[in-house]
Amino acid sequence: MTGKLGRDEFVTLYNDLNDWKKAFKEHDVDEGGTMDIHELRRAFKSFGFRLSNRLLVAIGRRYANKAGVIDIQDFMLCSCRLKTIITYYYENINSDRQRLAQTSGVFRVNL
Ligand SMILES: [Ca+2]
Repeated sequence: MTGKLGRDEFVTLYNDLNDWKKAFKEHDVDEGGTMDIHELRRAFKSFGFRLSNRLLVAIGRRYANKAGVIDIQDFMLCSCRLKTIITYYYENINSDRQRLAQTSGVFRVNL
């Protein structure tokens, strides 16, 4: 990692941001401009993030406002962090399968 964003990384980020924005709009069922935990679960699932109830509750506690809902800015930030964590995790699986086979398959996430 250089700390700089190359062209390919920029294109990936740009596409991800558009996908997440689209997912937010599609899964904001009541069109209130925010997501409750049920909408959040469906949105994350739509782009491949299958999260446990425990993790969803943790995300809700971290990102939701006092009304218990998440706005689009926090949704985008959370999605970016989740993608970074999940990508890092799967890169480590590919580089060190044997070590990960010895683990429980559970990893801690600090959002
Ligand atoms: Ca909503």
